[in-house]
Amino acid sequence: MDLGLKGKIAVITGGTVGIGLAIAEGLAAEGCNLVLVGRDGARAQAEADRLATEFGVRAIAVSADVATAAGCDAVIAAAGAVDILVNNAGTGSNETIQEADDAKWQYYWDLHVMAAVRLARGLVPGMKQRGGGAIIHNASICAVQPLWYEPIYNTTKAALMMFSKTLANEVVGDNIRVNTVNPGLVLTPDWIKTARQIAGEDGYQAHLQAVADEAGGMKRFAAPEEVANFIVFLCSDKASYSTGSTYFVDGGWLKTV
Ligand code: NDP
Ligand code: SOE
Repeated sequence: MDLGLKGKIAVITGGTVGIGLAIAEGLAAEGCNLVLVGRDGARAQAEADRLATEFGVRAIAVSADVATAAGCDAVIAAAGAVDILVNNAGTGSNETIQEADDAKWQYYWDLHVMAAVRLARGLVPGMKQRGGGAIIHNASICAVQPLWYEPIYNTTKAALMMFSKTLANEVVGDNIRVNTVNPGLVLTPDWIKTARQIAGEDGYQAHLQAVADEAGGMKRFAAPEEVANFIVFLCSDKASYSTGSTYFVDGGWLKTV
């Protein structure tokens, strides 16, 4: 199926590893030009160069911290007018509400919510000039089904979901579609690092399987591509009637309808 993405330009925050890199690869395979954003500029540049060579697209790297206004400004300036924005940069947390200080709450608010606000403000005008666009928010199943150890993550991802819905309403007349994807368990370097820390080199795979067993449903982690494929479709005109929605890609982990 030709998704009609050839020649489009996509910004992917956190597009340098894990789910974001899989999204970048999926879009590049469809002929999309890329703006890869991450704090580690060397890694971003290496992946941009690799994808440009592998898929024959244009790819630039932007070294920026999207949890800051200056970082978002840098992304907006480097990207110019684009067709697609995937707000994917994010990370889990670990705290109790009793113990976490304001600074920690503020950091996650800036990373998960304000980055999306600031990038929408900066990139929507260019999308309008180009006749429309697609914006995806990579939130999490935790936006609606919280994990006990990360209240800040749960709360900020829930806010991101609502931001996505309200942005969709605001730009629906501009041919810009805005959707949220809520992944479940996705095997990225971050999960493997944490599992190694908790269970050691010999025990980390068993630890990951125990996490998946507890989640239920398919009782396995997704490969990043299994989430990315869905997001690439949502970015395309094949999803032309889809806006203002949240889609779960969670292997059946969600316990409600
Ligand atoms: P990874 O930790 O593997 O990758 C995160 C990416 O985001 C990296 O490219 C990282 O690059 C970038 N990043 C992190 N912080 C910033 C920042 N402040 N500014 C710019 N870039 C940043 O994450 P995953 O692939 O696992 O997760 C991607 C998204 O998917 C996250 O939003 C996460 O919450 C969500 N998600 C993940 C799930 C999972 O099971 N893995 C499940 C549900 C949701 P660098 O470090 O160089 O900045
Ligand atoms: C507009 O240029 C557009 O083609 C949108 O209509 C699509 O949904 C998306 O593929 C990107 O850009």
